[in-house]
Amino acid sequence: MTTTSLLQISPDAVTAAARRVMERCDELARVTATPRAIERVYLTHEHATANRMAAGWMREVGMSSRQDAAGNQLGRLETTSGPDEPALLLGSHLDTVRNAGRFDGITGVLSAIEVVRLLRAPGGPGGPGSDPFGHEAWHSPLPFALEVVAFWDEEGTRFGKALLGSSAVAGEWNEDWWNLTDSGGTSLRVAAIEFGLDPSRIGEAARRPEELVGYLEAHIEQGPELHRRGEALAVVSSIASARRFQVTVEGEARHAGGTPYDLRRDALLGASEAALAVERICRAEHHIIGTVGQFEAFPGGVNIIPGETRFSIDLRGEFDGERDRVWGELSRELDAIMGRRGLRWRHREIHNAAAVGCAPLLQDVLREGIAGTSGDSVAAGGDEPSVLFSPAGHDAMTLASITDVGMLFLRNPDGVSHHPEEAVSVGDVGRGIRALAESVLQLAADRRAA
Ligand code: HGY
Ligand code: MN
Ligand code: MN
Repeated sequence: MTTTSLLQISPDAVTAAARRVMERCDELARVTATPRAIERVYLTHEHATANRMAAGWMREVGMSSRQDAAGNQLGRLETTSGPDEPALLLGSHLDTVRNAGRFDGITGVLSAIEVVRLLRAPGGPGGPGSDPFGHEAWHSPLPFALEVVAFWDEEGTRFGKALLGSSAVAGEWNEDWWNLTDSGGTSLRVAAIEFGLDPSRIGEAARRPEELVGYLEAHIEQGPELHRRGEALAVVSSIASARRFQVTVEGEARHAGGTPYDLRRDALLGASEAALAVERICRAEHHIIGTVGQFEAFPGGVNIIPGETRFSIDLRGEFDGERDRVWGELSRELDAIMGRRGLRWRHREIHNAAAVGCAPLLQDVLREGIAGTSGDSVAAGGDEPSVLFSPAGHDAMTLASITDVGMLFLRNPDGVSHHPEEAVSVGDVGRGIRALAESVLQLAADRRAA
């Protein structure tokens, strides 16, 4: 693996960039709807605050910044080739799950901003004496414009449907989504209007393929693989296909004391057998992962047999066909369980994203980018960086419908994510920033040579 670094920049500048990312992850962690936990969801006060902060950080490195019709925040740096050139998009998401960690998504947005800073720094491709961030008019010498995007609602925390912001950018907005409601009954349409967006203009967020050179996303790995391998960075090969369902089980609410077992139609027990079946059936597969994350029993009285239970199923796979086959098996098993118990069940699919392969060209560019970190990102004695499948979903899945996508994973010790203990080291953030900057320069060199 070549170790030529294209980015002639001091290690101190990279260390300073990594430290800035960690500090700003802490700053953003304080932008939350719940004082003792991190919760920053779509079309809220926290969304608006985080966008203002991101816009300031984008402008600080000389980008113009705008909020698009879906509430995503974008920064842009023109190229010397002139305005309106196709752009390489770097970024990730700023929204979170409930009781979140501080790095999922956020690390990728902030690292992208630092990449722009490094590319503009003296010694970056702007050459000696390049603009020291003083002048808005400074244009990148790269053969494409650079954009940083902070997507919103990658997680689907508020309305259940994930990847809303990136779906709008990919031109895949579904008008039915406006009727989705949050736990308080507020529709996506009302929330958007209250946030200051105009639902009738959502189409203006869409980007055309010819506007883009590609999309690169750095993201913490949400599993323990890099930690186990002793490596800091990995290239992502493909991103899991995911389907999410809301399941309702109907039985009969009756007196907890006076109702003998042979007369019971207990919706909670039926749903509980179903949840165990999700685990049992998925564990028997190799590339399928099923999770029941939400589970509610109604009416919820201590002395009342639950007459209704609602729960979620999050089903993922490396291949759509395998995932769909397992969904068929699960459906048949739920039919059998509910039949035995005299219960009825129904489901509503609230999310369906096909598996996505990362572009081979961008995988190569990221591999070269990791090589440019002078080899301290791969396992000792290793030659090539690892290439990992992502069982976690990402905005890159959506962008793949309009441009080439590539993803870079950063080591996450123990792989804890969607939890306050989520972690990433400042050293690995620095390696990720450097690899991403190297990848941008590698892509530029490839395009110049083409
Ligand atoms: O759920 C996921 O896979 C991602 O973290 N949104
Ligand atoms: Mn997440
Ligand atoms: Mn994420």
